[in-house]
Amino acid sequence: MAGRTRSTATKDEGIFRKTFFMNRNVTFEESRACVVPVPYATTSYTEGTRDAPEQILLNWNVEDYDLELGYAPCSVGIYPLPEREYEGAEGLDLVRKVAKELFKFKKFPVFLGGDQAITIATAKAAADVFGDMTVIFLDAHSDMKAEFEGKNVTGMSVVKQLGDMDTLQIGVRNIGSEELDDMSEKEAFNRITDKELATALSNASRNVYISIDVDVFDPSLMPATPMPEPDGYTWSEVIGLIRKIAARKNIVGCDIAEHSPIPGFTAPSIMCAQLAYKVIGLKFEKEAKEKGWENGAEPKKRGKNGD
Ligand SMILES: [Mn+2]
Repeated sequence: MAGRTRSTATKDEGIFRKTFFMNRNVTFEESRACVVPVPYATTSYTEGTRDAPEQILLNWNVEDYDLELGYAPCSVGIYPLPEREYEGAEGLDLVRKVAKELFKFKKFPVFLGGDQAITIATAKAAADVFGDMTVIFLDAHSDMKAEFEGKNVTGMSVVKQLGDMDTLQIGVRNIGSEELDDMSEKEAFNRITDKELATALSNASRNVYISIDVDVFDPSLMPATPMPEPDGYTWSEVIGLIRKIAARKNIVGCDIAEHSPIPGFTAPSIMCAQLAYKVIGLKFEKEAKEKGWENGAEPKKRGKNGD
């Protein structure tokens, strides 16, 4: 695709370089959160999701101060990693390796898919590093398909591929009959009540990883996704859920998957950027207030050479 700006950064010039993001200088070392582009797709339906990380970062039109949270989440240090390519089975192995390194470096990663097959790698990486782990899916679909387009590893099989890992699915409102048997073993909800959520979180591990398939949202809000499903969640419902999870659990990482940008229509990409920023804001809200991190103060001025 013309105009793509895939990074070819090497170790010396890549993540160790100072970057200017959201009007602030940040280095990988100083950052607590990372935005990680993962342009990876597994099916003909989801091919367009490869454009999402680039479009989300190009359309990162997000004000730095979050009025709802009462601080500027970028004060935690958010480092956008350069985009790289991931292909096939080796690509997914590489996603797992990259994710594992980020968890080991104690970064809070927000992975930008790609289709939701990326969660097979990122959730396993989280379990590799943190051990006990519950993967919470916000998703319109159950993603328990044994096979699709002749492949068993796709975004539609992510829950099945995670095997015995503890999962909690919220937003599920469309399912294939072949998935029903497997789903009876899983904890899954469409709308979830406060009481059901409280019980589900009591049974979950202390560490949780959240995978947001953007089709959890109503298509009126998020039409740019391969499998939109009516009667979806509002922005407040999704943010409210993440807020409740953050209050009870240690969220170790997150992904935003299945956004397939519509050329010339930037609102959905901007919303994904806002979602990523909000998740980071919710993750660090308590710590930022306790430690009195910069609260929307003067952003650091950019030097002559971006230093
Ligand atoms: Mn999904």
